[in-house]
Amino acid sequence: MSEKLLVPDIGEFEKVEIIELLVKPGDQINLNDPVVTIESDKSSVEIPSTISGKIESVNVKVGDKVSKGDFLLSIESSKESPSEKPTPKDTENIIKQAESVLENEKKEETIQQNLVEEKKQTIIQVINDNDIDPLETQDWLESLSAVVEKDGNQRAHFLIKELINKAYREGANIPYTQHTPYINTIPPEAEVKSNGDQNIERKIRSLIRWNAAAMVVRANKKFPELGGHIGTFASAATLYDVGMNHFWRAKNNKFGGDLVYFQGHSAPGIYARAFLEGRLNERQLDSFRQEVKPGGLSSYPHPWLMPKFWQFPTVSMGLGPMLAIYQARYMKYLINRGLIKDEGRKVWAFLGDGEMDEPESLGAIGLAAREKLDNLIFVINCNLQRLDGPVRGNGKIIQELEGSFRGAGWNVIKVIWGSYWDSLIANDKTGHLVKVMNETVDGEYQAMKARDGAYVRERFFGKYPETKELVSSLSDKDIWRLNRGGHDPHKVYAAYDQASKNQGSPTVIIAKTIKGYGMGKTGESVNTTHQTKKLDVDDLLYYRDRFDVPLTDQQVKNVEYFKPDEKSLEIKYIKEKRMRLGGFLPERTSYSKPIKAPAKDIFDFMKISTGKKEMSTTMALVRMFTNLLRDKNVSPRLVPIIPDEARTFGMEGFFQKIGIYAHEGQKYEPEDSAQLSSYREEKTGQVLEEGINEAGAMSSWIAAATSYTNHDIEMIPIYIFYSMFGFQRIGDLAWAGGDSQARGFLIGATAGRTTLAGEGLQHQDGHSHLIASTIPNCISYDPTFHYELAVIFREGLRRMHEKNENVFYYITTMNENYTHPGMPKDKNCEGGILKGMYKIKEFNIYKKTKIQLLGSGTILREMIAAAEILQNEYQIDSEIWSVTSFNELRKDGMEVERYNLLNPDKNQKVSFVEECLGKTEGPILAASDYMRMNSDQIRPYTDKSFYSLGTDGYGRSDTRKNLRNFFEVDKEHIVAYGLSVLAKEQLIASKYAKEAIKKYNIDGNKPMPTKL
Ligand SMILES: Cc1ncc(C[n+]2csc(CCOP(=O)(O)OP(=O)(O)O)c2C)c(N)n1
Ligand SMILES: [Mg+2]
Repeated sequence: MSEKLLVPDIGEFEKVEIIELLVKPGDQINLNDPVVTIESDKSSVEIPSTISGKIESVNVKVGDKVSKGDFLLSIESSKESPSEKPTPKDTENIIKQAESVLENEKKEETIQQNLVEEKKQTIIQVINDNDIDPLETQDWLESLSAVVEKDGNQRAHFLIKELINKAYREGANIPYTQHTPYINTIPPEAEVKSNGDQNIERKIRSLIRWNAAAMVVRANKKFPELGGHIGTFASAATLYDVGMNHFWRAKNNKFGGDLVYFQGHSAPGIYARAFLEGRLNERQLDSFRQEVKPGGLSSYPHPWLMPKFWQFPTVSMGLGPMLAIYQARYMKYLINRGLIKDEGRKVWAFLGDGEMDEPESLGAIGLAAREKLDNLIFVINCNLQRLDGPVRGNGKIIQELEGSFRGAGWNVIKVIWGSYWDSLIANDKTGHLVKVMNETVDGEYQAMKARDGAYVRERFFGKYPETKELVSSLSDKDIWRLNRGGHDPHKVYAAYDQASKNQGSPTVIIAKTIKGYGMGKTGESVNTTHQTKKLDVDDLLYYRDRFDVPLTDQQVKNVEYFKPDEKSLEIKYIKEKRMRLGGFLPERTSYSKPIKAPAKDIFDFMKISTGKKEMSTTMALVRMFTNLLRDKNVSPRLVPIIPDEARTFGMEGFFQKIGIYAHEGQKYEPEDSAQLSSYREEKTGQVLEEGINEAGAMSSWIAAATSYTNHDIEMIPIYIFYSMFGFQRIGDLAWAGGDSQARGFLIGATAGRTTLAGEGLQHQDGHSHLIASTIPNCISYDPTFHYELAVIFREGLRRMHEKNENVFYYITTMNENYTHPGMPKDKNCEGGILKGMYKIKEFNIYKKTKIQLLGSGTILREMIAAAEILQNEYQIDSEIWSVTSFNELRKDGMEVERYNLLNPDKNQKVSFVEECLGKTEGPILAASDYMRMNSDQIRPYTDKSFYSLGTDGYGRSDTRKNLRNFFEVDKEHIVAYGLSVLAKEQLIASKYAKEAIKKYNIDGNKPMPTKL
């Protein structure tokens, strides 16, 4: 049967141009195969076939303009026509769900009616303060205990929930609380026990503690300026040790490995363990924080400095939590897309309680719950202190965090009290102990641990006769020994065990510890602990005794490390435990295979002129992506990341073509389902649509850009964003991305201070390239024409993903439409584009006076237009250079200059800037749509007179023309400035400049735009 394929619903667009025919008569095609590509003034999109079969005839050609319903081609169909297709399964489900909702609504109506009648009889009273009927309370509590005993926690939970629901529906103002009592979530009887040898584990832990502290003390004895932290790891040692001995599985040839984000300044402890494991030696420990010489141990986790050790940079507080969440989400993305196996790998993140003050720390927890990231475990080390003092002196950080995480839908496990408390809590028949626990604020808890047992007896247990009595048989020493949960390996083990088994939600373990645990009077739980990096001899002796480290007094005085013999039980144990868990941690490796860069001709269509057709570089980029998606090697590896701006960038065509990742698929029929670019969410979707969330999008980008090491699969993330909301907004994450050795593309779209015309001061980017230039391994470009973009992008693919260079690309694209010329035939053009500049045009008729004009981005076009005026009206010749990257030119210039200065006796090298401009005539005038500083970067690398124009100052909304006039980067200003420059260089008389200034109504007394 012959079927006609018509142009589908393409939304508001009409008469859009056909830019590609992807089939010809006789071709056999399948359902959904693209047949033509159409392009509006904003975006290009492929039209898929709705039928399988053989193409009979094609009714359109390239250049035709089509609208909805137009006849494209006819197909001899091989299957039933779409009208005979059964209802798709998704639609069926949607109908079923809708029907069941209707039924439920009916049921609820009847319930509501019954309730109204019942309401008069049931009055629920909420008791806020005193218990007016203790017997009744007792009854209820006993009933609850019976339910827990008989039918378990889940049933009890269900009943309580039902009670609350009923009360709520009857209008009772139930005081909802996000908090549970200030005791452990897991009761002692439910604790899963560790099979580890606690004796040996304690010994090992003590040695790690000692060596970590010794490392910091030794470094600071040698060089007091080096710094370091002892107190943080001292509080977290048990939290790390239990994980290392029992939970965290390393990457090896059988398993992908758990991913652990270590708290940045606990690094000394991680090194100390690696020392016992034989991975680091004494000499290396002695080079802690001396990173200049190769082999030094970095102050904090930095993959850039220790690429075989650290996996994740975490020390800029707040980044770790976000990065870990998006890492866990990305892991699920890879699994759902079928790119890696689901091996039950986990992402663990260790965070400080002070760190949780960072808005970023809590900023993405909603996503983790929404996406049911049960592969994610946060461990928050609540030592109640940050740097200056208590985290919440007047409150309780653990309770506060519990509320936030419970509210967000996380599985919360509080580990507050150690085992010594178990019997006290069990004997707390009156509930007064829990009452004191609830009432005591963190400032008091901290103060108590800085004092002694007698103080705790008086201040804590002494609050009520019942609690005083509870500890009457305990000595002050016994009271002092009552430990906190985070220092109790049993409690920590039970929590980790439960967290590892939890399904359907992320878990947070909130553990209470003591900052500077074991450091004695000068370091334990005192406000100055964080800064402590030197311990005097008495402190060291105390520390040794506290943890039974087998060192003599003299060895302690020498602050010697201690490592038992290789054959000792401790070393055997530590190694055996790690071998069982697959190897050592942390360790950074990569076994990913490179991706073959697409054939050189894949972007050839971008090397020819667009003729009369105008387009923006953003649109050219989207065209390029569409082509990339046809490359079998590259296509599955692309990870397009968009923060709610796909339509702005004309990328909505991707929704249908590759789908938006959604872990639950699409449970609804989208409003625009009839349209070609309708919003399609899918479990295997490829696009990460992050919402209005640049930090999250950047975290996703980092996860994908480091996929080659964390998941052993090379991926190509392309994060496209409003350039102003890029580096300026998420600069610290970009820095961490560089440290992580991320490989991928960042695309700053709608770039340029005057090119993005209408949006205004907070949208117009005139400096992102400068911020990008601060990141050493970020390579950035500001191309003007589509062929430049193609050359840069392909080289990026080749360098990063085929040659595995640890660099990342920042490319700006613009939204100004103009025609694009073909690529110059000059054989140096491609090299110049990549190095940062090439000559694009020359005006050389008069051979009297010449000027060198350097332009970047859209301002290059103003330069070309200005050159024409200079030629036609003033008989000035010029050479015009397209500067694709002032940043790259500067890097080269710096390097060459440095070499020459350091090697005065050798052949002096020539910078690329000098290579291009050295032999040219006339002064240089350079401009971009960025601050002058952008072009000024190359000023030192040429001996010629150099002047620059730029967009210094706050942006503002206006037309492009007015903005360019305001910032003085339009062709008129370039002409006037150009003439003035030539006059200053005494190459022409100043009257020409004066005339031009007058002609173009330029006010010489106008204040600098920076002041307006
Ligand atoms: C973004 C950022 N701001 C400030 C710091 C400096 N800093 C390092 S540690 C620290 C205190 C951390 O307290 P907490 O998170 O409670 O960790 P603890 O050492 O108590 O485990 C601060 C402010 C930082 N590293 N990063
Ligand atoms: Mg803290």
